[in-house]
Amino acid sequence: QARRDWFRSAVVYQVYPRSFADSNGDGIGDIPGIIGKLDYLKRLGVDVVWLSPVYRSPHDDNGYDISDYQDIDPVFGSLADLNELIAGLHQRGMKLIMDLVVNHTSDEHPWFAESRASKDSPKRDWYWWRPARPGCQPGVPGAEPNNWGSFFSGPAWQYDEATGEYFLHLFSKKQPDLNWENAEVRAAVYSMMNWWLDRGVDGFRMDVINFISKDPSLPDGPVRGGGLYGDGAASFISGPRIHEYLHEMHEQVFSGRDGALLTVGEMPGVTVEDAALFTDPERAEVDMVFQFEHVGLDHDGSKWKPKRLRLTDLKASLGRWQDGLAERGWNSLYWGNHDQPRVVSRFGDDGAYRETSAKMLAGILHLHRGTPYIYQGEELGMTNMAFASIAEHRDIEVLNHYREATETLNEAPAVVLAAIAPLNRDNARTPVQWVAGPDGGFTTGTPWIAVNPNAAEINAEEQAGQDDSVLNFYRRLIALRHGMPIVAQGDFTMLLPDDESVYAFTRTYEGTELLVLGNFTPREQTVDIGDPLWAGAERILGNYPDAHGLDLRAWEFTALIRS
Ligand code: ISL
Ligand code: CA
Repeated sequence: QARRDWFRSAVVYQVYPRSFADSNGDGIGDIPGIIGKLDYLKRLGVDVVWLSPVYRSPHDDNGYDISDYQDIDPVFGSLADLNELIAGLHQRGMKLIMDLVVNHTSDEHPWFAESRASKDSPKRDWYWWRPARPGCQPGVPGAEPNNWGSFFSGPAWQYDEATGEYFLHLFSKKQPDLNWENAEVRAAVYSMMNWWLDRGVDGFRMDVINFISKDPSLPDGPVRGGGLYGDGAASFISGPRIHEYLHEMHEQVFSGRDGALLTVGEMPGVTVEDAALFTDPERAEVDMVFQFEHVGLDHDGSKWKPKRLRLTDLKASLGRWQDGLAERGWNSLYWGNHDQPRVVSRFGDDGAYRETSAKMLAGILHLHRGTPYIYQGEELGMTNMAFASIAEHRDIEVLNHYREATETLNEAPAVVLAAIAPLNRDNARTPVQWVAGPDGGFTTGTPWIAVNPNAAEINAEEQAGQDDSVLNFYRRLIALRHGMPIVAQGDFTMLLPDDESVYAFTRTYEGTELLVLGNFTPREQTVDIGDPLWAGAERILGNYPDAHGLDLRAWEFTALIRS
Protein backbone atom coordinates (compact mmCIF):
# COMPACT_ATOMS: atom_id res chain seq x y z
CA GLN A 1 0.00 0.00 0.00
CA ALA A 2 1.43 3.32 -1.06
CA ARG A 3 2.29 5.72 1.74
CA ARG A 4 0.07 8.18 -0.06
CA ASP A 5 -2.87 6.03 0.91
CA TRP A 6 -2.59 6.42 4.69
CA PHE A 7 -6.01 8.05 4.61
CA ARG A 8 -7.72 4.76 3.77
CA SER A 9 -7.58 3.80 7.42
CA ALA A 10 -8.15 7.34 8.72
CA VAL A 11 -11.27 9.01 10.10
CA VAL A 12 -11.79 12.76 9.81
CA TYR A 13 -13.72 14.91 12.30
CA GLN A 14 -15.20 18.23 11.22
CA VAL A 15 -15.12 21.16 13.62
CA TYR A 16 -17.44 24.06 12.83
CA PRO A 17 -15.66 26.47 15.14
CA ARG A 18 -18.49 28.90 15.78
CA SER A 19 -20.55 26.11 17.36
CA PHE A 20 -17.92 23.87 18.94
CA ALA A 21 -16.75 25.35 22.25
CA ASP A 22 -16.61 28.94 23.51
CA SER A 23 -13.65 29.72 25.80
CA ASN A 24 -14.31 33.37 26.65
CA GLY A 25 -18.06 33.73 27.16
CA ASP A 26 -18.82 35.84 24.10
CA GLY A 27 -21.23 33.15 22.90
CA ILE A 28 -19.13 32.17 19.87
CA GLY A 29 -16.93 29.10 19.70
CA ASP A 30 -13.22 29.78 19.23
CA ILE A 31 -9.80 28.19 18.79
CA PRO A 32 -8.91 28.09 22.51
CA GLY A 33 -12.25 26.30 22.92
CA ILE A 34 -11.11 23.65 20.43
CA ILE A 35 -7.74 23.31 22.18
CA GLY A 36 -9.66 22.55 25.37
CA LYS A 37 -11.29 19.56 23.67
CA LEU A 38 -8.25 17.92 22.09
CA ASP A 39 -8.22 15.11 24.62
CA TYR A 40 -11.87 14.46 23.83
CA LEU A 41 -10.98 14.11 20.14
CA LYS A 42 -8.01 11.90 20.96
CA ARG A 43 -10.22 9.64 23.08
CA LEU A 44 -12.68 9.40 20.21
CA GLY A 45 -9.78 8.23 18.07
CA VAL A 46 -10.04 10.42 15.00
CA ASP A 47 -6.94 10.95 12.87
CA VAL A 48 -7.63 14.28 11.24
CA VAL A 49 -9.54 17.43 12.15
CA TRP A 50 -11.06 19.48 9.35
CA LEU A 51 -11.54 22.99 10.64
CA SER A 52 -14.20 25.11 8.93
CA PRO A 53 -13.00 28.69 8.21
CA VAL A 54 -11.41 30.70 11.02
CA TYR A 55 -9.92 33.39 8.77
CA ARG A 56 -10.73 37.10 8.96
CA SER A 57 -14.27 37.56 7.76
CA PRO A 58 -17.29 39.85 7.95
CA HIS A 59 -19.25 36.62 8.69
CA ASP A 60 -21.95 37.15 6.12
CA ASP A 61 -21.81 33.36 5.59
CA ASN A 62 -20.18 32.39 8.91
CA GLY A 63 -16.61 32.66 7.67
CA TYR A 64 -17.09 31.27 4.14
CA ASP A 65 -16.66 34.92 3.10
CA ILE A 66 -12.98 35.62 3.72
CA SER A 67 -11.39 39.08 3.82
CA ASP A 68 -7.85 37.92 4.74
CA TYR A 69 -6.68 34.38 3.95
CA GLN A 70 -3.55 34.73 6.06
CA ASP A 71 -4.92 35.85 9.39
CA ILE A 72 -7.32 34.52 12.03
CA ASP A 73 -10.53 36.38 12.78
CA PRO A 74 -10.31 37.92 16.27
CA VAL A 75 -13.62 36.29 17.18
CA PHE A 76 -11.89 32.89 16.85
CA GLY A 77 -8.49 33.88 18.31
CA SER A 78 -5.09 34.59 16.78
CA LEU A 79 -2.40 33.01 14.65
CA ALA A 80 -0.66 32.13 17.92
CA ASP A 81 -3.78 30.20 18.97
CA LEU A 82 -3.77 28.38 15.67
CA ASN A 83 -0.11 27.44 16.12
CA GLU A 84 -1.02 26.04 19.51
CA LEU A 85 -3.88 24.07 17.97
CA ILE A 86 -1.59 22.59 15.32
CA ALA A 87 1.01 21.69 17.94
CA GLY A 88 -1.61 20.20 20.26
CA LEU A 89 -3.01 18.03 17.46
CA HIS A 90 0.42 16.93 16.24
CA GLN A 91 1.54 16.04 19.77
CA ARG A 92 -1.47 13.74 19.99
CA GLY A 93 -0.81 12.18 16.58
CA MET A 94 -3.65 13.98 14.82
CA LYS A 95 -3.55 16.21 11.73
CA LEU A 96 -5.22 19.49 10.84
CA ILE A 97 -6.76 20.31 7.49
CA MET A 98 -8.00 23.84 6.88
CA ASP A 99 -10.93 24.98 4.80
CA LEU A 100 -9.84 26.50 1.49
CA VAL A 101 -12.48 28.91 0.18
CA VAL A 102 -11.20 30.20 -3.14
CA ASN A 103 -14.15 30.12 -5.49
CA HIS A 104 -14.94 33.51 -3.98
CA THR A 105 -13.62 36.01 -1.46
CA SER A 106 -15.45 38.44 0.76
CA ASP A 107 -16.36 41.74 -0.91
CA GLU A 108 -14.28 43.21 1.92
CA HIS A 109 -11.12 41.44 0.76
CA PRO A 110 -8.51 44.01 -0.42
CA TRP A 111 -8.35 42.17 -3.77
CA PHE A 112 -12.00 42.97 -4.38
CA ALA A 113 -11.74 46.55 -3.11
CA GLU A 114 -8.99 47.08 -5.67
CA SER A 115 -10.90 45.27 -8.40
CA ARG A 116 -14.05 47.30 -7.88
CA ALA A 117 -12.19 50.66 -7.74
CA SER A 118 -12.03 51.21 -11.51
CA LYS A 119 -12.36 49.47 -14.84
CA ASP A 120 -8.63 49.71 -15.40
CA SER A 121 -7.57 48.53 -11.96
CA PRO A 122 -4.78 45.92 -12.28
CA LYS A 123 -7.07 43.57 -10.35
CA ARG A 124 -10.22 44.31 -12.38
CA ASP A 125 -9.91 40.95 -14.12
CA TRP A 126 -9.52 39.04 -10.82
CA TYR A 127 -13.31 38.88 -10.55
CA TRP A 128 -16.15 38.43 -13.07
CA TRP A 129 -17.22 41.93 -14.15
CA ARG A 130 -19.77 42.29 -16.94
CA PRO A 131 -21.86 45.16 -18.38
CA ALA A 132 -25.67 45.15 -18.29
CA ARG A 133 -27.54 42.97 -20.77
CA PRO A 134 -27.44 44.74 -24.17
CA GLY A 135 -30.29 47.21 -24.57
CA CYS A 136 -31.06 47.32 -20.83
CA GLN A 137 -30.55 50.18 -18.47
CA PRO A 138 -27.79 49.22 -16.01
CA GLY A 139 -28.98 48.65 -12.46
CA VAL A 140 -32.67 47.97 -13.10
CA PRO A 141 -34.09 44.52 -12.31
CA GLY A 142 -33.75 42.24 -15.35
CA ALA A 143 -30.70 44.07 -16.71
CA GLU A 144 -28.28 41.57 -15.16
CA PRO A 145 -25.65 40.17 -17.57
CA ASN A 146 -27.34 36.75 -17.50
CA ASN A 147 -30.33 35.11 -15.82
CA TRP A 148 -28.52 33.07 -13.17
CA GLY A 149 -29.86 32.89 -9.63
CA SER A 150 -27.55 32.79 -6.64
CA PHE A 151 -27.54 29.84 -4.22
CA PHE A 152 -28.69 32.24 -1.53
CA SER A 153 -31.75 33.63 -3.43
CA GLY A 154 -31.89 36.61 -5.76
CA PRO A 155 -29.81 37.11 -8.89
CA ALA A 156 -26.17 35.98 -9.09
CA TRP A 157 -25.16 39.50 -10.14
CA GLN A 158 -24.70 42.67 -8.11
CA TYR A 159 -24.69 46.06 -9.78
CA ASP A 160 -21.82 48.35 -8.77
CA GLU A 161 -22.56 52.05 -9.24
CA ALA A 162 -18.89 53.10 -9.15
CA THR A 163 -18.15 51.64 -12.58
CA GLY A 164 -21.64 50.86 -13.86
CA GLU A 165 -20.92 47.13 -14.17
CA TYR A 166 -22.02 43.96 -12.42
CA PHE A 167 -19.96 41.36 -10.57
CA LEU A 168 -20.82 37.67 -10.36
CA HIS A 169 -21.58 36.03 -7.02
CA LEU A 170 -22.81 32.43 -7.04
CA PHE A 171 -23.38 32.74 -3.28
CA SER A 172 -24.19 35.93 -1.34
CA LYS A 173 -23.57 39.38 -2.77
CA LYS A 174 -20.80 39.66 -0.20
CA GLN A 175 -19.07 36.65 -1.83
CA PRO A 176 -17.82 37.80 -5.28
CA ASP A 177 -16.48 34.94 -7.44
CA LEU A 178 -12.78 34.95 -8.26
CA ASN A 179 -11.84 34.70 -11.93
CA TRP A 180 -9.60 31.63 -12.17
CA GLU A 181 -8.99 32.33 -15.86
CA ASN A 182 -6.55 34.95 -14.57
CA ALA A 183 -3.13 33.38 -13.91
CA GLU A 184 -2.33 35.96 -11.20
CA VAL A 185 -5.35 34.81 -9.20
CA ARG A 186 -4.17 31.23 -9.37
CA ALA A 187 -0.63 32.16 -8.37
CA ALA A 188 -1.90 34.18 -5.41
CA VAL A 189 -4.01 31.26 -4.19
CA TYR A 190 -1.15 28.75 -4.53
CA SER A 191 1.19 31.06 -2.66
CA MET A 192 -1.34 31.37 0.19
CA MET A 193 -1.75 27.58 0.31
CA ASN A 194 2.00 27.08 0.47
CA TRP A 195 2.18 29.59 3.32
CA TRP A 196 -0.27 27.49 5.35
CA LEU A 197 1.44 24.19 4.59
CA ASP A 198 4.75 25.75 5.62
CA ARG A 199 3.11 26.60 8.95
CA GLY A 200 2.38 22.95 9.59
CA VAL A 201 -1.13 22.52 8.23
CA ASP A 202 -1.68 19.02 6.79
CA GLY A 203 -3.96 19.74 3.86
CA PHE A 204 -7.21 21.33 2.77
CA ARG A 205 -10.91 20.76 2.38
CA MET A 206 -11.63 22.77 -0.75
CA ASP A 207 -14.93 24.65 -0.76
CA VAL A 208 -17.02 24.26 -3.96
CA ILE A 209 -13.76 23.64 -5.78
CA ASN A 210 -15.50 22.21 -8.86
CA PHE A 211 -17.10 25.64 -9.44
CA ILE A 212 -13.84 27.54 -10.04
CA SER A 213 -13.71 27.03 -13.82
CA LYS A 214 -16.54 28.81 -15.59
CA ASP A 215 -17.47 28.99 -19.26
CA PRO A 216 -16.34 32.61 -19.84
CA SER A 217 -19.29 33.29 -22.12
CA LEU A 218 -21.56 32.91 -19.04
CA PRO A 219 -24.68 31.96 -21.05
CA ASP A 220 -28.22 32.07 -19.64
CA GLY A 221 -29.34 28.87 -17.96
CA PRO A 222 -32.66 27.01 -17.99
CA VAL A 223 -35.46 28.33 -15.77
CA ARG A 224 -37.17 25.37 -14.13
CA GLY A 225 -40.61 24.85 -12.59
CA GLY A 226 -41.80 28.44 -12.33
CA GLY A 227 -38.50 29.56 -10.83
CA LEU A 228 -37.46 33.21 -10.70
CA TYR A 229 -33.97 32.66 -12.15
CA GLY A 230 -31.97 30.51 -14.52
CA ASP A 231 -29.70 27.68 -13.39
CA GLY A 232 -26.12 28.36 -14.44
CA ALA A 233 -24.80 25.01 -13.23
CA ALA A 234 -23.93 23.73 -16.70
CA SER A 235 -21.48 26.64 -17.05
CA PHE A 236 -19.61 26.13 -13.80
CA ILE A 237 -20.02 22.61 -12.38
CA SER A 238 -16.77 20.85 -13.31
CA GLY A 239 -16.22 23.57 -15.93
CA PRO A 240 -13.94 23.50 -18.98
CA ARG A 241 -10.58 24.00 -17.21
CA ILE A 242 -11.26 22.38 -13.83
CA HIS A 243 -8.93 19.39 -14.23
CA GLU A 244 -6.20 21.66 -15.55
CA TYR A 245 -6.51 23.97 -12.53
CA LEU A 246 -6.51 21.19 -9.95
CA HIS A 247 -3.53 19.53 -11.55
CA GLU A 248 -1.71 22.86 -11.65
CA MET A 249 -2.54 23.42 -7.99
CA HIS A 250 -1.17 19.99 -7.18
CA GLU A 251 2.05 20.78 -9.03
CA GLN A 252 2.47 24.21 -7.45
CA VAL A 253 1.49 23.30 -3.91
CA PHE A 254 1.57 19.60 -3.07
CA SER A 255 3.90 17.72 -5.40
CA GLY A 256 7.20 18.77 -3.90
CA ARG A 257 6.19 17.98 -0.32
CA ASP A 258 6.63 14.80 1.57
CA GLY A 259 4.55 13.88 4.54
CA ALA A 260 1.04 12.60 4.71
CA LEU A 261 -1.13 15.45 3.44
CA LEU A 262 -4.83 15.26 2.66
CA THR A 263 -6.90 17.04 0.04
CA VAL A 264 -10.65 16.72 -0.30
CA GLY A 265 -12.59 18.73 -2.86
CA GLU A 266 -16.15 19.69 -2.03
CA MET A 267 -17.94 19.17 -5.35
CA PRO A 268 -21.70 19.73 -5.55
CA GLY A 269 -23.09 18.15 -8.73
CA VAL A 270 -19.97 16.09 -9.45
CA THR A 271 -20.63 12.86 -11.36
CA VAL A 272 -19.03 9.57 -10.43
CA GLU A 273 -17.26 9.51 -13.81
CA ASP A 274 -15.70 12.90 -13.13
CA ALA A 275 -14.86 11.93 -9.55
CA ALA A 276 -12.90 8.95 -10.88
CA LEU A 277 -10.76 11.45 -12.78
CA PHE A 278 -10.45 13.95 -9.92
CA THR A 279 -9.26 11.24 -7.51
CA ASP A 280 -7.13 9.11 -9.81
CA PRO A 281 -3.69 9.26 -8.15
CA GLU A 282 -1.99 9.17 -11.55
CA ARG A 283 -3.63 12.44 -12.56
CA ALA A 284 -2.47 14.22 -9.35
CA GLU A 285 -5.50 16.40 -8.62
CA VAL A 286 -7.11 15.67 -5.21
CA ASP A 287 -7.20 12.66 -2.87
CA MET A 288 -11.00 12.47 -2.64
CA VAL A 289 -14.13 14.51 -3.22
CA PHE A 290 -17.36 15.19 -1.37
CA GLN A 291 -20.18 14.23 -3.71
CA PHE A 292 -23.80 15.22 -3.10
CA GLU A 293 -26.01 12.59 -4.71
CA HIS A 294 -26.96 10.75 -1.53
CA VAL A 295 -27.90 13.97 0.27
CA GLY A 296 -30.10 15.02 -2.64
CA LEU A 297 -32.47 12.05 -2.51
CA ASP A 298 -34.92 13.37 0.08
CA HIS A 299 -36.04 16.49 -1.77
CA ASP A 300 -37.28 17.47 -5.21
CA GLY A 301 -34.60 19.67 -6.74
CA SER A 302 -34.82 22.33 -4.06
CA LYS A 303 -33.98 21.54 -0.43
CA TRP A 304 -37.12 23.51 0.46
CA LYS A 305 -39.25 20.78 -1.15
CA PRO A 306 -38.52 17.84 1.13
CA LYS A 307 -39.79 14.32 0.42
CA ARG A 308 -39.31 10.93 2.03
CA LEU A 309 -36.12 9.03 1.35
CA ARG A 310 -36.49 5.66 -0.39
CA LEU A 311 -33.86 3.30 0.91
CA THR A 312 -33.53 1.70 -2.51
CA ASP A 313 -32.49 5.09 -3.93
CA LEU A 314 -29.87 5.52 -1.21
CA LYS A 315 -28.42 2.08 -1.86
CA ALA A 316 -28.43 2.55 -5.62
CA SER A 317 -26.62 5.85 -5.27
CA LEU A 318 -23.98 4.91 -2.70
CA GLY A 319 -23.52 1.53 -4.37
CA ARG A 320 -22.81 3.22 -7.71
CA TRP A 321 -20.17 5.42 -6.06
CA GLN A 322 -18.59 2.39 -4.42
CA ASP A 323 -18.40 0.62 -7.79
CA GLY A 324 -17.35 3.70 -9.72
CA LEU A 325 -14.32 4.37 -7.53
CA ALA A 326 -13.42 0.76 -6.80
CA GLU A 327 -10.48 0.42 -9.17
CA ARG A 328 -9.17 3.96 -9.41
CA GLY A 329 -9.78 6.85 -7.05
CA TRP A 330 -11.24 6.88 -3.56
CA ASN A 331 -14.53 7.76 -1.85
CA SER A 332 -15.19 10.08 1.04
CA LEU A 333 -18.08 8.97 3.25
CA TYR A 334 -20.36 11.37 5.08
CA TRP A 335 -23.90 11.73 6.35
CA GLY A 336 -23.64 15.29 7.60
CA ASN A 337 -21.71 18.53 7.77
CA HIS A 338 -22.49 22.15 8.60
CA ASP A 339 -24.70 22.43 5.47
CA GLN A 340 -26.79 19.31 6.07
CA PRO A 341 -29.38 18.46 8.73
CA ARG A 342 -28.57 16.02 11.53
CA VAL A 343 -28.51 12.50 10.12
CA VAL A 344 -30.39 10.82 12.97
CA SER A 345 -33.31 13.19 12.33
CA ARG A 346 -32.98 12.85 8.58
CA PHE A 347 -32.50 9.12 7.89
CA GLY A 348 -33.04 7.64 11.35
CA ASP A 349 -35.53 8.11 14.18
CA ASP A 350 -34.69 10.95 16.58
CA GLY A 351 -37.46 9.90 18.98
CA ALA A 352 -37.80 6.50 20.63
CA TYR A 353 -34.95 4.91 18.62
CA ARG A 354 -32.56 7.84 18.60
CA GLU A 355 -29.57 6.00 20.02
CA THR A 356 -30.20 2.74 18.18
CA SER A 357 -30.74 4.40 14.82
CA ALA A 358 -27.80 6.81 15.26
CA LYS A 359 -25.53 3.80 15.83
CA MET A 360 -27.01 1.90 12.89
CA LEU A 361 -26.41 4.85 10.55
CA ALA A 362 -22.86 5.24 11.81
CA GLY A 363 -22.11 1.54 11.39
CA ILE A 364 -23.46 1.43 7.86
CA LEU A 365 -21.51 4.51 6.75
CA HIS A 366 -18.18 3.67 8.37
CA LEU A 367 -18.04 0.15 7.01
CA HIS A 368 -18.27 1.32 3.41
CA ARG A 369 -15.02 1.59 1.47
CA GLY A 370 -13.79 5.17 1.75
CA THR A 371 -12.67 7.71 4.31
CA PRO A 372 -15.43 8.53 6.83
CA TYR A 373 -16.10 12.07 8.04
CA ILE A 374 -17.83 12.76 11.36
CA TYR A 375 -19.54 16.11 11.79
CA GLN A 376 -19.27 17.51 15.32
CA GLY A 377 -22.07 16.24 17.55
CA GLU A 378 -22.93 13.39 15.18
CA GLU A 379 -20.93 11.13 17.51
CA LEU A 380 -23.44 12.03 20.23
CA GLY A 381 -26.51 11.42 18.10
CA MET A 382 -27.37 15.14 18.17
CA THR A 383 -30.69 15.95 16.51
CA ASN A 384 -32.28 18.63 14.37
CA MET A 385 -33.54 21.70 16.18
CA ALA A 386 -37.20 22.71 16.32
CA PHE A 387 -36.85 26.44 15.59
CA ALA A 388 -40.04 28.17 16.70
CA SER A 389 -39.84 31.18 14.38
CA ILE A 390 -37.72 32.71 11.66
CA ALA A 391 -36.24 35.06 14.29
CA GLU A 392 -34.38 32.11 15.80
CA HIS A 393 -32.61 31.35 12.53
CA ARG A 394 -29.13 32.67 11.73
CA ASP A 395 -28.16 31.18 8.35
CA ILE A 396 -28.11 33.56 5.37
CA GLU A 397 -29.40 30.81 3.09
CA VAL A 398 -32.58 30.17 5.05
CA LEU A 399 -33.14 33.84 5.96
CA ASN A 400 -32.87 34.97 2.33
CA HIS A 401 -35.12 32.14 1.17
CA TYR A 402 -37.75 33.01 3.78
CA ARG A 403 -37.75 36.65 2.71
CA GLU A 404 -38.02 35.80 -0.99
CA ALA A 405 -40.76 33.21 -0.41
CA THR A 406 -42.91 35.36 1.87
CA GLU A 407 -42.30 38.79 0.28
CA THR A 408 -41.66 38.18 -3.42
CA LEU A 409 -43.71 35.01 -3.89
CA ASN A 410 -46.36 35.79 -1.24
CA GLU A 411 -46.27 32.33 0.33
CA ALA A 412 -47.81 31.97 3.79
CA PRO A 413 -45.16 32.26 6.55
CA ALA A 414 -46.37 29.12 8.33
CA VAL A 415 -46.12 27.13 5.11
CA VAL A 416 -42.60 28.39 4.45
CA LEU A 417 -41.52 27.65 8.03
CA ALA A 418 -42.80 24.08 7.76
CA ALA A 419 -41.00 23.57 4.46
CA ILE A 420 -37.63 24.78 5.73
CA ALA A 421 -37.70 22.78 8.96
CA PRO A 422 -36.27 19.42 7.81
CA LEU A 423 -33.27 20.49 5.72
CA ASN A 424 -32.17 24.00 6.72
CA ARG A 425 -28.51 24.41 7.66
CA ASP A 426 -29.13 25.83 11.14
CA ASN A 427 -30.17 22.32 12.22
CA ALA A 428 -26.52 21.31 12.28
CA ARG A 429 -25.22 24.60 13.62
CA THR A 430 -26.66 24.55 17.12
CA PRO A 431 -23.78 24.26 19.61
CA VAL A 432 -22.18 20.98 20.61
CA GLN A 433 -23.76 19.64 23.78
CA TRP A 434 -20.95 18.93 26.22
CA VAL A 435 -22.78 18.62 29.55
CA ALA A 436 -26.33 18.60 30.88
CA GLY A 437 -25.94 22.08 32.45
CA PRO A 438 -26.94 25.51 31.07
CA ASP A 439 -26.45 25.87 27.31
CA GLY A 440 -24.97 22.40 27.23
CA GLY A 441 -21.70 23.76 28.60
CA PHE A 442 -20.97 25.38 25.22
CA THR A 443 -20.67 28.91 26.64
CA THR A 444 -21.02 30.86 29.86
CA GLY A 445 -22.49 33.74 27.84
CA THR A 446 -25.37 34.00 25.39
CA PRO A 447 -24.90 31.54 22.52
CA TRP A 448 -24.98 33.07 19.03
CA ILE A 449 -27.64 30.48 18.10
CA ALA A 450 -29.84 28.65 20.58
CA VAL A 451 -28.61 25.42 22.14
CA ASN A 452 -30.96 22.51 21.53
CA PRO A 453 -33.07 22.06 24.68
CA ASN A 454 -32.37 18.31 24.54
CA ALA A 455 -28.81 18.96 25.84
CA ALA A 456 -30.05 17.68 29.20
CA GLU A 457 -30.50 14.20 27.69
CA ILE A 458 -27.92 14.28 24.89
CA ASN A 459 -24.44 15.38 25.94
CA ALA A 460 -20.84 14.24 25.78
CA GLU A 461 -20.19 14.02 29.51
CA GLU A 462 -22.97 11.54 30.13
CA GLN A 463 -22.12 9.46 27.05
CA ALA A 464 -18.44 9.25 27.93
CA GLY A 465 -19.44 7.41 31.09
CA GLN A 466 -21.85 4.96 29.43
CA ASP A 467 -20.37 1.93 27.72
CA ASP A 468 -23.30 1.57 25.31
CA SER A 469 -23.57 5.25 24.34
CA VAL A 470 -23.57 6.53 20.77
CA LEU A 471 -20.20 8.14 21.54
CA ASN A 472 -18.64 4.83 22.55
CA PHE A 473 -20.13 3.16 19.50
CA TYR A 474 -18.28 5.69 17.29
CA ARG A 475 -15.07 4.91 19.21
CA ARG A 476 -15.47 1.23 18.41
CA LEU A 477 -16.14 1.93 14.75
CA ILE A 478 -13.03 4.09 14.45
CA ALA A 479 -10.98 1.41 16.19
CA LEU A 480 -12.30 -1.19 13.71
CA ARG A 481 -11.08 0.87 10.77
CA HIS A 482 -7.69 1.30 12.40
CA GLY A 483 -7.35 -2.35 13.34
CA MET A 484 -8.91 -4.28 10.47
CA PRO A 485 -7.50 -4.09 6.94
CA ILE A 486 -10.81 -5.42 5.62
CA VAL A 487 -12.54 -2.20 6.74
CA ALA A 488 -9.91 0.09 5.26
CA GLN A 489 -9.09 -1.91 2.14
CA GLY A 490 -11.71 -4.57 1.44
CA ASP A 491 -13.76 -4.78 -1.76
CA PHE A 492 -17.40 -3.74 -1.53
CA THR A 493 -20.49 -5.58 -2.81
CA MET A 494 -24.02 -4.22 -2.31
CA LEU A 495 -26.72 -6.80 -1.50
CA LEU A 496 -30.54 -6.66 -1.57
CA PRO A 497 -30.76 -3.61 -3.88
CA ASP A 498 -34.57 -3.90 -4.07
CA ASP A 499 -35.26 -4.13 -0.34
CA GLU A 500 -36.94 -0.97 1.00
CA SER A 501 -36.05 -1.71 4.63
CA VAL A 502 -32.66 -3.38 4.94
CA TYR A 503 -29.25 -2.01 3.94
CA ALA A 504 -26.90 -4.94 3.31
CA PHE A 505 -23.42 -5.32 1.88
CA THR A 506 -20.27 -7.38 2.13
CA ARG A 507 -16.61 -6.44 2.23
CA THR A 508 -13.96 -8.96 1.27
CA TYR A 509 -10.22 -8.97 1.81
CA GLU A 510 -7.67 -11.77 1.47
CA GLY A 511 -10.11 -14.61 2.12
CA THR A 512 -12.03 -12.86 4.91
CA GLU A 513 -15.60 -11.64 4.51
CA LEU A 514 -17.54 -9.03 6.44
CA LEU A 515 -21.35 -8.89 6.23
CA VAL A 516 -22.93 -5.60 7.25
CA LEU A 517 -26.69 -5.23 7.84
CA GLY A 518 -28.79 -2.26 8.89
CA ASN A 519 -32.52 -2.08 9.50
CA PHE A 520 -33.83 1.32 8.39
CA THR A 521 -37.23 0.70 10.02
CA PRO A 522 -38.66 0.17 13.51
CA ARG A 523 -40.14 -3.16 12.32
CA GLU A 524 -38.45 -6.54 12.60
CA GLN A 525 -36.94 -7.74 9.35
CA THR A 526 -36.16 -11.23 8.17
CA VAL A 527 -33.04 -11.09 6.07
CA ASP A 528 -32.39 -13.61 3.30
CA ILE A 529 -29.17 -13.08 1.43
CA GLY A 530 -29.19 -16.63 0.07
CA ASP A 531 -26.36 -17.85 2.30
CA PRO A 532 -27.72 -19.39 5.54
CA LEU A 533 -24.20 -20.13 6.78
CA TRP A 534 -23.83 -16.46 7.70
CA ALA A 535 -26.29 -16.95 10.57
CA GLY A 536 -23.62 -18.63 12.64
CA ALA A 537 -20.83 -16.12 11.91
CA GLU A 538 -19.14 -14.08 14.62
CA ARG A 539 -20.56 -10.62 15.31
CA ILE A 540 -17.83 -7.99 15.57
CA LEU A 541 -20.12 -5.04 16.23
CA GLY A 542 -23.83 -4.45 16.83
CA ASN A 543 -26.16 -1.92 18.36
CA TYR A 544 -28.05 -4.41 20.52
CA PRO A 545 -26.35 -6.06 23.51
CA ASP A 546 -26.74 -9.60 22.18
CA ALA A 547 -26.19 -11.15 18.76
CA HIS A 548 -29.32 -12.30 16.95
CA GLY A 549 -28.24 -14.00 13.72
CA LEU A 550 -29.45 -12.46 10.49
CA ASP A 551 -32.89 -11.28 11.57
CA LEU A 552 -32.97 -7.65 12.54
CA ARG A 553 -34.81 -5.95 15.39
CA ALA A 554 -35.91 -2.27 15.22
CA TRP A 555 -33.14 -0.17 13.64
CA GLU A 556 -30.69 -2.98 14.33
CA PHE A 557 -27.16 -2.90 12.98
CA THR A 558 -24.93 -5.92 12.86
CA ALA A 559 -21.53 -6.67 11.34
CA LEU A 560 -20.50 -10.34 11.02
CA ILE A 561 -17.17 -11.80 10.00
CA ARG A 562 -16.00 -15.15 8.61
CA SER A 563 -12.91 -16.53 6.92
O1 ISL B 1 -26.75 24.15 0.49
C1 ISL B 1 -26.41 24.31 -0.66
C2 ISL B 1 -27.22 25.06 -1.65
O2 ISL B 1 -28.56 25.06 -1.28
C3 ISL B 1 -25.18 23.73 -1.11
O3 ISL B 1 -25.11 23.75 -2.48
C4 ISL B 1 -24.00 24.48 -0.53
O4 ISL B 1 -24.13 25.84 -0.74
C5 ISL B 1 -22.79 23.95 -1.19
O5 ISL B 1 -22.60 22.69 -0.61
C6 ISL B 1 -21.57 24.80 -0.97
O6 ISL B 1 -21.21 24.85 0.37
C7 ISL B 1 -20.01 25.46 0.70
O7 ISL B 1 -19.87 26.75 0.12
C8 ISL B 1 -20.77 27.76 0.56
C9 ISL B 1 -20.94 27.80 2.07
O8 ISL B 1 -22.06 28.57 2.39
C10 ISL B 1 -21.10 26.43 2.66
O9 ISL B 1 -21.18 26.50 4.06
C11 ISL B 1 -19.93 25.62 2.20
O10 ISL B 1 -19.88 24.35 2.79
C12 ISL B 1 -20.21 29.05 0.07
O11 ISL B 1 -18.88 29.19 0.50
CA1 CA C 1 -15.58 32.90 22.07
